[in-house]
Amino acid sequence: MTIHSRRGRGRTALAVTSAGLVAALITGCGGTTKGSDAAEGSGSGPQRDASANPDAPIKEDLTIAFLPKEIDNPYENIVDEGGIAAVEELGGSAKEVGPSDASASSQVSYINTLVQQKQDAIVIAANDPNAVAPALKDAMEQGISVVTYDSDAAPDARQVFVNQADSESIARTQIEMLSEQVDGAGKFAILSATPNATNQNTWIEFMKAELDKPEYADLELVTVAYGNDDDQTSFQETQALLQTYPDLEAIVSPTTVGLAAAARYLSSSPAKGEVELTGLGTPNQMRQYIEDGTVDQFALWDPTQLGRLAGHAAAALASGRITGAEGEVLKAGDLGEREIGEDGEIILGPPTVFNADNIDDYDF
Ligand code: RAM
Repeated sequence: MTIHSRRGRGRTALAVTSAGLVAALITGCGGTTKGSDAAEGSGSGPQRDASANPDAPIKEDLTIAFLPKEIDNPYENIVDEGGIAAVEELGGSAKEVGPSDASASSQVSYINTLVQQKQDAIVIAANDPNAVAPALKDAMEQGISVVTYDSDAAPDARQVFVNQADSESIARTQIEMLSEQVDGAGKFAILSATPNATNQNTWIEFMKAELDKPEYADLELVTVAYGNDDDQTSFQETQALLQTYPDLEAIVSPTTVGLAAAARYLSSSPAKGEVELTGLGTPNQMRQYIEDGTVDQFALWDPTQLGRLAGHAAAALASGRITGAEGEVLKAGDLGEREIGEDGEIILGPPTVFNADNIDDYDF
């Protein structure tokens, strides 16, 4: 197991083997991050029912921790770098800490440590909506602001969810790309992240609903496989899908880890060009597979902007500018203003489709 902690661009990594040592290190996981343990929290962050003061100054000595699904996920790293930069621009300090696997309970000890450190806000991409909920509720009870981003927790376990795009549009875009690539007919599989991931599961449900539309009557979802947002597992799952379903026309992978691994498998397989692949990916990870013809198109939002929006939301919550109530307006610097929707949801914007024509316009 590897435990990582980052602050700004600085990074320390610690490889450990003994289970006892792992537990001890997780309890003090943030301790490897210079300056973080010295941070004094206010202990009196905003309560969810407190009234907001949109003109309140940003809290002094603000400390915010970003807790991604998994610390070595390149997508999540871009998001967190964006968030850390936004917090630093607001005069605060921020860091990224997190587990080396995206399993359901992997984030709980990190949350507990961040609570002990009295961080002003925790910004988390939840691996499971419920497994992290008790620890997050405990954090809020202790005055720590809680923001979910990318992948939500149970709504009563956080104040705000910063969603990358409307979940339905993320699903619709993927089914549209799939249908274009297989001319509206054929068997396809979904290669997802972990079985408990809130975001992928939401998108999969919306994708299934899309399939009920008459124009998609000839598309058939044969299975949902899980690569656990692990590169090697996703690679092997791709291979297994092709073996199990010899008449498979396409794979849709709504995870950057899965899409890149599936593309790598297909690019050197006889199925290249035979089995279509699309989903959600970063342009920099997918460029070579667009160039070699393995992939025609895929989608994503701007991960830096997602992190920046989450950083602004966390800073605004911790400073009392917002409470997460519907109708409040978040001022998010260069991103402009966002109105908080139902259940504390803030949406970044629509996804972008990348293909050979535009991929070189993007560098993330
Ligand atoms: C992976 C993660 C993340 C998701 C992206 C699209 O990096 O599963 O949660 O938003 O893919």
